[in-house]
Order: sequence, then C-alpha cells, then structure tokens
Amino acid sequence: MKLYDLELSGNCFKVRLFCALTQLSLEVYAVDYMGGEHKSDYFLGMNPLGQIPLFEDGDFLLRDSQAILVYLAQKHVLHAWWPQDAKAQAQVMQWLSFAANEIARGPNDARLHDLFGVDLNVGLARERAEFCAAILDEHLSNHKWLVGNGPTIADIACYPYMALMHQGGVDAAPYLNLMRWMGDIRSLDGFVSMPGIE
Ligand SMILES: N[C@@H](CCC(=O)N[C@@H](CS)C(=O)NCC(=O)O)C(=O)O
Repeated sequence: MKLYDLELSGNCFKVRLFCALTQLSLEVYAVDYMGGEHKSDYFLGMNPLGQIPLFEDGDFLLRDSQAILVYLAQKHVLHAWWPQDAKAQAQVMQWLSFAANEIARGPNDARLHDLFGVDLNVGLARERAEFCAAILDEHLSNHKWLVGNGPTIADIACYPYMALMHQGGVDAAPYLNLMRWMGDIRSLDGFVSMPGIE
C-alpha cells in the first residue's frame, strides 16, 4: 500500500497516523508539492482532482483522506475503528463529513492562509474554526471519544486540523474538553506526530 504524501498535509497525516496506530505497513512517497507534481499529467491521470493524499493498493487508486480511512479499516477488518452497527457507523460518517466540510473550511483554511499564503477570507475561516472547536468541545464534554467507547476513524479524521489550529491563528486552549481529547489521542499506543503538533 502506497501513500502519495506531503509531510505538512494534515489530510495525509490522517492516513499515516491511522496506519501507525493499527500497525499497517505503508509505503510513503513524498510528492514534490512545491514543484507541482500533483498537477502533472501523470498524477492527474491517477487523481483528476490534482490533490493529495492519493492512495494506491495494487491497481486500486483512491483519493480523499476520509475514504482512505474507511477503506483501510474495512479491508483490514478493524471493526473497533469502523463499527459495523448501523447507528454507530452512521455516527462515524457524520464526523467524517464534519472533517471534510466544517473542519476543512475552518481550521484547515485558516492554516492554509497563515502558513502557505493562500488568498482567502481568513476572518471567516477563523470564525469557522472557533465554531468547530465549540461543537467538538460540547460533544466531548460528555463523550470520551467521538463515537462509542473507544477511538474510531472519526477521531483520526477530525484530529489533525484541530491539533494544527494554532497555525491558523486560533488557540485551542480555552476548549478544555477538546484539549483533553487531543491529549487522549496523543496517548494512544503507536501515535506518531507531524510538524506543528507537539
Ligand atoms: N477532501 C480531500 C482534500 C484533499 C486536499 O485538499 N489536499 C490538499 C493538500 S492537504 C491538496 O492537494 N491541494 C491541492 C489542490 O486542491 O489543488 C481529503 O480529505 O483528502
């Protein structure tokens, strides 16, 4: 299994982190992102969106960090991470969508502005980041994990850009339940980090 990766990408980190936590072996290929490799003809042939992460398993190609987490957990029968019960699975999906939408347009965008100089409405992105933090903080006030009694791919999908939120100018410290949850994720056996996460 191969990941077309960028070390500084929180979306790629989701896949690296999940494989580390579950001891799945992964070949990591560093895409020359600054050189535009992800927009080259050969790469667009594999992912017409021109985005990383891109995942390869034999002749199977898959884009989108959330979809990759689902594939890995289902293929490797990691049912604790991807529950098979209808309600729990749908609740995991709910948070995967939150990661792909609200978190992407909030803390992820604010970081893209501050760290990578992307021209976007950073005030709005920071407002959205605070909204994400508040939603998670409230949920985590009476749940140890996002879904059920243990970590799932929902936690892995939501964690990176919340932990990197400070790089977009938003402080997580006032959100005590969020801070507690991020600490619990860092304490998981096999946890690996990325630049920007202590
Ligand atoms: N929904 C995708 C988003 C992937 C994404 O936005 N990747 C960024 C890097 S973190 C990228 O490749 N951006 C280049 C572009 O969109 O042109 C995921 O969760 O993997």
